[in-house]
Amino acid sequence: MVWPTSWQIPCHASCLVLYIHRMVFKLSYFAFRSGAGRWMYTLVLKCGRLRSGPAYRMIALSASGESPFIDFSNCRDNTLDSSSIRVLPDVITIEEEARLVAELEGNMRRRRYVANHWDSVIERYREVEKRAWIDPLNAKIAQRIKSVILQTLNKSLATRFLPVHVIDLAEDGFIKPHVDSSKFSGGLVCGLSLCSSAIMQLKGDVEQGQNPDSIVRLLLRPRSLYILCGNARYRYAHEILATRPEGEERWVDGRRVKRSRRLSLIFRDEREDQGRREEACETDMKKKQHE
Ligand SMILES: O=C(O)CCC(=O)C(=O)O
Repeated sequence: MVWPTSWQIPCHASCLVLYIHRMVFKLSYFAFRSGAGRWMYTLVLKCGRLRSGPAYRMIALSASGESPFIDFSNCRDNTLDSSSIRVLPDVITIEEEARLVAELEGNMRRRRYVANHWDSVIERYREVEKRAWIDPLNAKIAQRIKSVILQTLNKSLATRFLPVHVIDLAEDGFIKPHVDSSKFSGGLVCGLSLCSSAIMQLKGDVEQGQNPDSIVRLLLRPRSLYILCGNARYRYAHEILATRPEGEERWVDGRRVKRSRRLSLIFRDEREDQGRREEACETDMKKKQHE
């Protein structure tokens, strides 16, 4: 047995303390998620020393097939710009995830899971539009995510976003293949996944003259952020796969992907002409008032 030297002892001790803190936090978080221990989670959150920054590992996902979270093996479209699809893992910490979930739980408490979306795209879900955050730290997290998106894409920091759209998908819920309406949002849709892993599937959209056999899959782990832009945005339909009755989906490396209840924060940019459209609308309203 090799005994630690005197300078190593404080090092081992602090690692042990950090380890215990993390385990207690994880246990309280899972108790919180199962609905059994909201109070326990809150206590740990208040007493615990939270890490300030995100465990944000900016793995430069060039999306050229090297990303372990993007599967291009069934892509039959050599015009698809692979950098229009990104997945960034761990953009927030477990603590930050729990904080966001706590606030969103409060927002959704009185809502029931709806069987069907108005245009039949989503099954078994609840949703809310987040224009403001109660917890100032959550507001900061949302702001940081926007900066991460813009920095990743080298876009102007002045880009305006629509209010965050939150979807709470029940364990047996899913999102069918669809192409977002370009009427309201711009060239960007990004999603922060919370609570559960999921597989997002992109399929060439026939209406846009694309090959429906061209498929790209994204592994969305909790706390990861996906970004769809460029020609992946409106030429491909996207969907969140359902839990298969015969078992869990498998990722390319054989890993099982267990889908349970999942929350997602969807960030969309405003259409570039949105400002002008709003101005035109205001001018019309003013004109009407004077008439
Ligand atoms: O939950 C997600 O990440 C996907 C959301 C989605 O498909 C959409 O908002 O158009």
